Amino acid sequence: MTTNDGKFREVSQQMALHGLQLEHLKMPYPELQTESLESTIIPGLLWLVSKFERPVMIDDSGLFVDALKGFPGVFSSHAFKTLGCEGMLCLLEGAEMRDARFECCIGYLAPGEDPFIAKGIAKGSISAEMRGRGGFGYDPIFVPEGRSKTYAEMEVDEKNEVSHRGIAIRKFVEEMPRLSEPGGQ
Ligand code: ITT
Repeated sequence: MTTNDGKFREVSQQMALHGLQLEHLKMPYPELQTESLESTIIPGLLWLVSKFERPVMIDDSGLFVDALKGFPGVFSSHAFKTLGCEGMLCLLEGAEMRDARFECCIGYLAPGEDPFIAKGIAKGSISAEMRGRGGFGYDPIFVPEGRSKTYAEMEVDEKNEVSHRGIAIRKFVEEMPRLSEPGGQ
C-alpha cells in the first residue's frame, strides 16, 4: 500500500527475488505525524486492515540530515513537495558536514495477527549537486556510504543492494515469523 510508484518498484523487485508477489494498492492512509517512522506505521496498518479486512504492507521512509539536526526526517514527504532536492541543497549550501541517512520501515499486518515491522538504515551523504535521472524523491542528492554514485545514478537492483529499503526488505523476509518458518509464506 503506497501512493509512490518508485517505492513499489523497488519493494516488488526485491520481494520477487524471494518468490513473493505483491499487489499495488495506491491508496493513501492517514499518516500520524509522530517523532519516529515506527510510531507512524502501526496506526496506519491498523486503519488499513480494519478498512480492507486483508493483509497489508506499508513503507514509511525518511531522509535525516545531520547538519539539519535530522530534518526533514518524519517531514520528508512534505519537505520534498515544498523544497524538493533543490531546496535541500540550498539549506546545505557551503556546508562541509553533509552526512545523512535514509531510514525505511516496512510494516505488515494481517487480520487477527500481530503487526510486524522491519527497519533498514543506509548511511551516506548529500551530494554537492543533483546527479542522475533514475529513482524518485531525494535519490539525485543521496550518495550511500562506500559508493560514489547517487541513488539516482543506479539501476533499481543496484540501489536495492545498498539502500535502506533493500536492507529493510531483506530483514523482513528473514525475520517475519510466517515467512521465516520452513515452508512458510
Ligand atoms: P506513501 O506514504 O504513499 O508510501 P510517500 O512518497 O509520501 O508515499 P513517505 O512518506 O514514506 O512516502 O516518503 C517520505 C519522502 O521521502 C517522500 O518524499 C519520498 O519521495 C522520499 N523517499 C522515501 N524513500 C526514498 C528513496 O528510497 N529515495 C528517495 N527518496 C525517498
